[in-house]
Amino acid sequence: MGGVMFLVLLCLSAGTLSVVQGEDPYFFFTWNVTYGTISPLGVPQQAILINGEFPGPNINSTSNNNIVINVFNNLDEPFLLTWNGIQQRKNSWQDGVPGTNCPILPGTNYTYHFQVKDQIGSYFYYPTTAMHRAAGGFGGLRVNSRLLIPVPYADPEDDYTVLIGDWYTKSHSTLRNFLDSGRSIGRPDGVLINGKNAKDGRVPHRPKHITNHLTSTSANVSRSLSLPTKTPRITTWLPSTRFTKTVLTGKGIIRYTNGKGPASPEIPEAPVGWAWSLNQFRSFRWNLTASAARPNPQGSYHYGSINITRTIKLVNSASRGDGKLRYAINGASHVDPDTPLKLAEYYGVADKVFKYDTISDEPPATIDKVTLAPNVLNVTFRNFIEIIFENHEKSMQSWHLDGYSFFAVAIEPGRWTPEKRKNYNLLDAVSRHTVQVFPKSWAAIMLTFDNAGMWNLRSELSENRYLGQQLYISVISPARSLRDEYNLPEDTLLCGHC
Ligand SMILES: *[C@@H]1O[C@H](CO)[C@@H](O)[C@H](O)[C@H]1NC(C)=O
Ligand SMILES: *[C@@H]1O[C@H](CO)[C@@H](O)[C@H](O)[C@H]1NC(C)=O
Ligand SMILES: *[C@@H]1O[C@H](CO)[C@@H](O)[C@H](O)[C@H]1NC(C)=O
Ligand SMILES: *[C@@H]1O[C@H](CO)[C@@H](O)[C@H](O)[C@H]1NC(C)=O
Ligand SMILES: *[C@@H]1O[C@H](CO)[C@@H](O)[C@H](O)[C@H]1NC(C)=O
Ligand SMILES: *[C@@H]1O[C@H](CO)[C@@H](O)[C@H](O)[C@H]1NC(C)=O
Ligand SMILES: CC(=O)N[C@H]1CO[C@H](CO)[C@@H](O)[C@@H]1O
Repeated sequence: MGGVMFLVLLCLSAGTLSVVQGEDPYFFFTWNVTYGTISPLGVPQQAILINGEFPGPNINSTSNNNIVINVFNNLDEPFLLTWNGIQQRKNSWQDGVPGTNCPILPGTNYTYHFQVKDQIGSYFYYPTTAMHRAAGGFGGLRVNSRLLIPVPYADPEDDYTVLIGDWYTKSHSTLRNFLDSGRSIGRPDGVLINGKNAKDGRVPHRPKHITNHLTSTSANVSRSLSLPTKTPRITTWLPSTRFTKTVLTGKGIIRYTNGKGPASPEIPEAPVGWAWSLNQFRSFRWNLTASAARPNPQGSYHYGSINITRTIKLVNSASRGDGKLRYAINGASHVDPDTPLKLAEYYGVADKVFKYDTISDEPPATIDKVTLAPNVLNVTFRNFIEIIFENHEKSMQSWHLDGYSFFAVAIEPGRWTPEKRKNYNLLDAVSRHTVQVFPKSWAAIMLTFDNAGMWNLRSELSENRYLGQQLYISVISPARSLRDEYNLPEDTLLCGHC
């Protein structure tokens, strides 16, 4: 594949890489971001390629690896990448969202430096500028366990990353123009699996790591598994984007080398409603007796006995003030200022750029008016906080938090009340970075805000996010010590007031 990749074992004595730990291996990549023409749904269209590839190169890393990626932006628009799900401990400088980083201007480059920690799993990177994500620029990012650390499952025979996402045949600039003029981007035109049309695409491998890069919808990935026996081993596997008015279905076929005969053309019946989803959520539990690297450094075993210091309830809404579509959280629709929030804080010019806590922890009783402004919450370092996401709408919602892994302790229909805490899973909830909220339902998450930085909390639906359904959480360590947060990297790009 095209990525320039070296594995170098070295100890850096000084220099711009001092941000990362010298004793751990380094992986260097050079990425050339360009436009190119692809036709995944049979219609030629402009896409964003990385080193000529769509999807972009896969990063295969191991806990504690240092990743250094020099990104050359050869598009005609500013560009940024985020590393979705990578915790960036003490290092929101590298998070690659408009609230932390100045965009990489056309014809220039910027080098991301970060270290992946004990968060074994599959993640993906994607562009956070404009609607670039709808045109590509995304790819898989895997973090493997160190060999020394046992994992509670047998070694897979093989291991592949499968990227599933919806796809539009319109260019990102057309989609962006729709949103800028207050229209919706409408429904996607198809489902892609590893960049191929899932209508006839083939995934010739057993997927262990499944990651979605959905722009607008949510996916139900179902697998019809035929268990390995001495006779045919064929697995069909299909994602369908659910909770959209029209259900889009894609199908991938995984062929085992010793499989016989064709896969069944039948697609299993989709379940009615989403009660099964809630049951499935409840069934995802941490195996407390298994040994493994823990993705969540914060008291993995004890979160249920920590006292909650603050409850933040967030309600999502859509509105059409002046006929123009906007999405909001507690009545505020975020806009990115020209100066990244993190840099504004660092350079002491926050008051020129944004106000803290424009929304309160309790949403207004009725959200009739939407305020457009940067939306930044001030959270006290190391507080243990409960966040309730309440979705009053008829559509599916999905929330992602950068910088952290949180405990998703409940997802239930209806409205949240403090009494619902009795039903929380305070024992073995799985720690994760994204939580779904079903229509007319709520979800509760808990976490300790012990990672200093400026962190984006966003709707994973691109349209909602682009039109304001996101906010930032400022977590400042009062000690301002290197123990809690790395220094501003020397090569940080500056813009706006900084
Ligand atoms: C990036 O790709 C473009 C188009 O193929 C090419 O013109 C340019 O030289 C490449 N830049 C780098 C740094 O490789
Ligand atoms: C990824 O890295 C792991 C650990 O080094 C290795 O075992 C595995 O084969 C690699 N996978 C791919 C697809 O390169
Ligand atoms: C841009 O790329 C050059 C050449 O690889 C490199 O020396 C320089 O450090 C990069 N600049 C930034 C800001 O990453
Ligand atoms: C939990 O992990 C232990 C040790 O690997 C294993 O023996 C046990 O079967 C697992 N329990 C469940 C419910 O998977
Ligand atoms: C939590 O709060 C309860 C009641 O206020 C108190 O008794 C208990 O000591 C607190 N626990 C911790 C760990 O602070
Ligand atoms: C943010 O919260 C901290 C801790 O409560 C407080 O000391 C600080 O003044 C707050 N900052 C702003 C700008 O509100
Ligand atoms: C993860 C998963 O498989 N969820 C559901 C998706 O839909 C199928 C039917 O199409 C159900 O059988 C699955 O339980």
